[in-house]
Amino acid sequence: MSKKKLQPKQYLTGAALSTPKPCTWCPGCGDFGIWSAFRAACMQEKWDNKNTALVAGIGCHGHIINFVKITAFEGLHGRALPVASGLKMANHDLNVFVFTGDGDSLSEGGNHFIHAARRNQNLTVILHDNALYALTTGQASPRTPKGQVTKSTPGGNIDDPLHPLRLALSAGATFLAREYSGNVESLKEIIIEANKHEGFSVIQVMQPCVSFNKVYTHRFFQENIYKLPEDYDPTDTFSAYQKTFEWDYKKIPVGILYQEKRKSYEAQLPVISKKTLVKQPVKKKTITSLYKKFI
Ligand SMILES: Cc1ncc(C[n+]2csc(CCOP(=O)(O)OP(=O)(O)O)c2C)c(N)n1
Ligand code: SF4
Repeated sequence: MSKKKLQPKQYLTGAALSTPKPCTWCPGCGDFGIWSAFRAACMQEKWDNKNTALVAGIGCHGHIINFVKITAFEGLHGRALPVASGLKMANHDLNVFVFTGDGDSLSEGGNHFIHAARRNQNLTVILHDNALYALTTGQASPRTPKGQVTKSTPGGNIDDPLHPLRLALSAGATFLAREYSGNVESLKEIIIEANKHEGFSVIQVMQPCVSFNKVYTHRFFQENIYKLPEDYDPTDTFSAYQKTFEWDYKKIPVGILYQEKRKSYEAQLPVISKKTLVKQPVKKKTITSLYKKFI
């Protein structure tokens, strides 16, 4: 029997985005909400293999690329952003999404996070924030609250947590948003807006780890988040900065906190101004004479 060719409409259905891999996240994990929101965004915006690439770090969050049928690369722990930067520079026509954990992006990958923000690289970062290292079974991360008992902090965490949106804002990111993984519809809209934005976009998704984090639970977020009011002005840097402090008082604003128009890194690279790098001919150069100088 000949295989039926998929019609364009069918191609963009949920089934076309599915992979044969069953989801391995724990039942109730916040990663399911991020997965649903991202798939819904893909279907709505027609993101597929032809126009989109995914990069993930190492952690439970990184498994998401196994469950979405779009070409992806899983970087080393902490190194999702350098891979994504290279990918975007090679083919800036692609939508490039980076799925990273709070450990992945703020601990081992903290330097990459700061500099990608500073350069305003045109990437959409979906930061799965479960406030600990989940894949390695629950050690403290830079997002773990002070005093929290974890496997690596049995006497209570003595470090203060980092606030990724505050860090990204000070470093130069131009789109900052926050959402709870349970608000799937709203998260989908934010992902779409973040991708439309030209520049470094960070979405901090509060993603409860039901197995290891007994503090930041679904209930905690449902009770403590609030939607930014209609009259909130995301172009006001100081308001955005102030909003990042509210978490400390268990008042957690969700929505788009900040958006600024500024040229992205890729838009300023003369070598890719006319054509993507992948569409440019490869000029072969011999380095024998140069090499001989050194031997
Ligand atoms: C270079 C390197 N360092 C450490 C590890 C061990 N490791 C694997 S996952 C992980 C933490 C993952 O935490 P996070 O990035 O927050 O993702 P989550 O599992 O919570 O989604 C660590 C430390 C590793 N795989 N590679
Ligand atoms: S360990 Fe935590 S983050 Fe990992 S799949 Fe389970 S609930 Fe999700």
